[in-house]
Amino acid sequence: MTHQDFATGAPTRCALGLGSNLGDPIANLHEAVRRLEETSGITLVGRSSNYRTPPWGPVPQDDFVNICVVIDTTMSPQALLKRCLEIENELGRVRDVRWGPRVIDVDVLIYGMETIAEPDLEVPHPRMGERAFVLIPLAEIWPDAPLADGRTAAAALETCPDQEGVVLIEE
Ligand code: X6L
Ligand code: MG
Ligand code: MG
Repeated sequence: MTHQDFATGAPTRCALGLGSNLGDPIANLHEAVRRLEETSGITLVGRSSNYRTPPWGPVPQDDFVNICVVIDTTMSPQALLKRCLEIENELGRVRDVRWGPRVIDVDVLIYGMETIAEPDLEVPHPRMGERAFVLIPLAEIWPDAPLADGRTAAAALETCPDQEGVVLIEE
């Protein structure tokens, strides 16, 4: 996968991580996925189950519901990021407390085999290999997803801490 693919129109396989812990998280995730699917230049390839996950990071807050989706896209990495942030805004995300509660979060985790290190976009996401709330839903739908350290999502999950906190939400 090279930088030319999005210019030539060949789609790139990507993984996005989504999370919500305000309002009706499952409804928020459903609406975000619907908007991704309706985006010109994005084809939804897979969607994980919903998982209830304990909050990670320095801010005490309610549990999250997290999912991952796999898409094929003809958008550039920056255009994809912009669309993800636009969907966050459309669903009413307010950025007040850093790492605090959010209506919806849509992160670009993987963009083909590309490594991107820009101030607003680091891909593959540098910390996803240690986060069970990312790896468990991702490995469900794309076990061979390529992480930054060369491991796959499924391999990283073998050493990932705190997996017992991540609970599948039955339909
Ligand atoms: C020290 C400093 C240790 C910062 C950890 C960890 C910061 C995770 C941010 C950290 C630190 C994050 C979600 C979440 C957040 C989510 C669940 C983040 C961003 N987002 N917890 N916490 N799901 N379960 O989507 O990941 S804030
Ligand atoms: Mg996030
Ligand atoms: Mg984010």
